[in-house]
Amino acid sequence: LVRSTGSGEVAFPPGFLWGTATAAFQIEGAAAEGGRQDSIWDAFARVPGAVKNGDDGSVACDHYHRYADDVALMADLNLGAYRFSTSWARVRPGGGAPNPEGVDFYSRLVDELLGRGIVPWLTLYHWDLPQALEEKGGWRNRDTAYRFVDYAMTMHEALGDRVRVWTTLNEPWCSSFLSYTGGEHAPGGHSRTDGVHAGHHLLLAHGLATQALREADPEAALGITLNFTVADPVDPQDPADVEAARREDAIFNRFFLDPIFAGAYAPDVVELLEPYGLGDVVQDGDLEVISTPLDALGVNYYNGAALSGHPAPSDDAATGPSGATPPRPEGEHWTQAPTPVPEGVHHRSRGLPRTAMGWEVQPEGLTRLLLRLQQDYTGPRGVALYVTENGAAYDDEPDETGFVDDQDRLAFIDLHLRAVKDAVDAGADVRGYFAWSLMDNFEWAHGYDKRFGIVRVDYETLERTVKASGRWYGQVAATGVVPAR
Ligand code: PNW
Repeated sequence: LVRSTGSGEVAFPPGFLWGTATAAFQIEGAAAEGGRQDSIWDAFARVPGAVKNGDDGSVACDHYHRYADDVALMADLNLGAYRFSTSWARVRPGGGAPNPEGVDFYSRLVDELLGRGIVPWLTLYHWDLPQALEEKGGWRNRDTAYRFVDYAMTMHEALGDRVRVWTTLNEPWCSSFLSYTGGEHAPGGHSRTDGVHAGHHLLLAHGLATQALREADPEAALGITLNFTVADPVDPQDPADVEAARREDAIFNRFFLDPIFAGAYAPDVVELLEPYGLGDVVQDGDLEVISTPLDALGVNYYNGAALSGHPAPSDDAATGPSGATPPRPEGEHWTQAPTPVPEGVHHRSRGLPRTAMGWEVQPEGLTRLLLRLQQDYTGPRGVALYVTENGAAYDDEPDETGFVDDQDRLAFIDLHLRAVKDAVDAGADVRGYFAWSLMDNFEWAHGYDKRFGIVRVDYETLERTVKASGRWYGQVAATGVVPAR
């Protein structure tokens, strides 16, 4: 079923959407300008040791001031769509009333995109919760879901005439389990219960906002972006490894997929999470709200995982999904640091090549993932698939002009595009691909140390230089064809 990716020319269907993706906090800077107030990432970046080198988002890529140039750059690269996020902390600072200056920034950005024939692909939440709402419990607090709807409707009132595709959340797994349990992301919590509660409240926020947007704008395309892993047992004959893979899949993938597409948490997920209070936060009617029909599912894919039920003596077991080792928690029921949830799951190396993040390169996992989603979730409901993030960090070495000949990143994207095409050929309704990322940016807990851009950013001068991967991707976007290797 899954073809091994070849090396010949590969043509995508006409109308396939080619884009790049970014997120507000990672590129905008201007953190205290235009009425913006702190988000949880501004506060987290001040915690000693939370972000590599003490980096923060105060300047980032200065996109807030350079957005017109950045849009011109996208046009030069022939890009048809731009996936960006709006900052809740800019639009409703402190979680309070709308801030016209903040809204206006996004209005100007959208006009600039439309003027260049680029489809604005807007994500409402890419992790920058107003710090003031975190102080009221953040995503642990059910009320935050209702505040999210207020914010979503502020954006829709301002931009609904021009933005036709709306994504509620980016990667709620990260904003729940990685943020409230794993401690690696803001606000840096270490409680399994908090992670589970945050996860449910994020799903509720998604459902409530989808309902409200649908009612206000029946013609808009609505979706959510999830991050997935492809969880394989190290030894498919070993029941403990099979069980570990099931658990990983349950928390990473099905915790979100089943409520959204099937209107229920799967029984095995309920069993895994019952000790952490899932039942305490699910109220009557929540699952109906969460399963409000969608038009699109955004798929973020970076890597798969080989899982074992047996602890390894090596340090593999002490490496989380991001490849980083989060600070050890002091509270709650931790067995072995640090894979937040689930317990009894150990990551093993497969000896595949790795990116600078330490993530294994496994393109065929993307083919399998897209086919599974099509078959089990989106296909039967007529929901379109879009790859909303895929890309790689490598240790770039610019020449004296700032040019980076990043053949490694180019090859990574090439292989994954071939994997997408294999899925399309096998029947997956994939309609677009967004490379992560348009440009180097603030890579969360890794600060500016990890570079994902197809455009280099010189953080001294803030100058942008298209990398070899960017030139190549621009050609793919122009022609719809991945050239022979
Ligand atoms: C995604 N993990 O983040 C985000 O959507 C982007 O903002 C980010 O820059 C990109 O992927 C690259 O990291 C993730 O630990 C961060 O498993 C961490 C993990 C997964 C996704």
